[in-house]
Amino acid sequence: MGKLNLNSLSDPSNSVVYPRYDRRAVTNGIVHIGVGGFHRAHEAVYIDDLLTLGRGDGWGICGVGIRPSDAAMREALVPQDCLYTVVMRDADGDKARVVGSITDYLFGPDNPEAVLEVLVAPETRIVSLTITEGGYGFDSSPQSAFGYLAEALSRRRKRGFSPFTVLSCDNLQSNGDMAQAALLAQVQGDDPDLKSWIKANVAFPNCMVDRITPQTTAADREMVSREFGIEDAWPVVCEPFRQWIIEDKFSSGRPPLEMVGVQFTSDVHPYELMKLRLLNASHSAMGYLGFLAGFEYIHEVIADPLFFEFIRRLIDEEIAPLLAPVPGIDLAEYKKTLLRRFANPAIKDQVTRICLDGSAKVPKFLLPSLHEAVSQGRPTRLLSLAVAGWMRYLTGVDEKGREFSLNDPRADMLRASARQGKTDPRPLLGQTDLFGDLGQSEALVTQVGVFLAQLHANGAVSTLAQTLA
Ligand code: CS2
Repeated sequence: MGKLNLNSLSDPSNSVVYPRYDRRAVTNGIVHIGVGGFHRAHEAVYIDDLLTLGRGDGWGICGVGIRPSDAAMREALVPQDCLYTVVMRDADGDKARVVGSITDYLFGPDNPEAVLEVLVAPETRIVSLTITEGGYGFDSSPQSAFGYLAEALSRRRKRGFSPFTVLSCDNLQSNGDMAQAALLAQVQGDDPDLKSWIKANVAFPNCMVDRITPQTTAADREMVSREFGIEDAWPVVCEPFRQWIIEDKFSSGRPPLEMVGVQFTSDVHPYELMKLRLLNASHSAMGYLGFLAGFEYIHEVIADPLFFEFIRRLIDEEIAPLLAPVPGIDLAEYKKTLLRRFANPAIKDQVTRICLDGSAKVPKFLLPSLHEAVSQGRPTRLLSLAVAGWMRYLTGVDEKGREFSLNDPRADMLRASARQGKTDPRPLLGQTDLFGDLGQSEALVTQVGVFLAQLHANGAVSTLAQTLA
């Protein structure tokens, strides 16, 4: 097949599934801001399934990049007509498909007006977002995601167009509500009429998204070429599992995603909590302690019996008991599946991927359980050890004494506090915008301090062994 593009689609000699619909005839109804691996392995695949069923037309996706670094995605996608390969991998082997649901890609920094134009177009009925967990803070620049949304909605209102739905697909509890708050903060003051119009007319469904999607590596590109004969500048590798549960409220219609396995519900909250607090929190716990222990991939971490025991007990004894029952979900089964997914050796999910942006992720994934456990007087030992693991990691020095760089927007401040405190967690716990009032609990401060001291003195493996004994 060679280079991927519209003229090279389909090759009977290999096992790849190609779009079976007329890709040139697809029209768009979705604009997606933040086209990375996750979007391309998740929403875009669901839409591709719908197109295959003949039920997706009018719901194609125009991808948008707004960060300077998104130039790389444009350079990869545009020459291949925005087609790309998704390889689902597990111990049973690889399955590849070429996804055609993204039909166009716009790069904001070069031409913000072009992005605004597509956001304002009456055909655009949904704007979905994966702008990372850190993307929902206050950023008043007109070229932030919410800057674009505010300007686009203002123009739509002036032109008498109906609004689009804003669909956040980031891993945040109440991601829709968070998107609404961030957008309203963006228009605050400037335009009270626009603000009330948004409140009254724009839907911000909450949703739970799930599919483990490692970062694409050069080895993945070579594998796609070797195994499937496709020259793809930026393929995606992911696990077979996927899940999407969406609150069913949309401003201007929605695709019939229930036909391709998406679940719609009136209350996503319990599903969000379950996923963030079990999957994402376990990831963070494995990530920092696993890094300290010298592991490169998540499946290696969970294959270590000590780590397996730690994660199993963290979930069973400290996190899951805090969750309310989740409608239609057998929690025991969910937990078993999770541990199996972590153990998938084929996707090679990077520990460094899990460790990045901790200041945006840990407070959303791990700390809410710790807050609840403290206030309910429930056990906190394993949660505290996970947090101490993050704090030890934040010194930016590994267990062999080598410096490494922290990939976090707050790296400098966090490193300084971690080094200042060393075995005293208080300089970090004092950052109340991250830790809330956890530093007020003497018992917790002592517990985290003891783990920190152990981690510094004996390392992650021996601290785990002692704790679990
Ligand atoms: C991970 C998530 O970034 C992280 O720390 O926990 O990216 C995780 O892989 C996804 O949420 C899975 O759906």
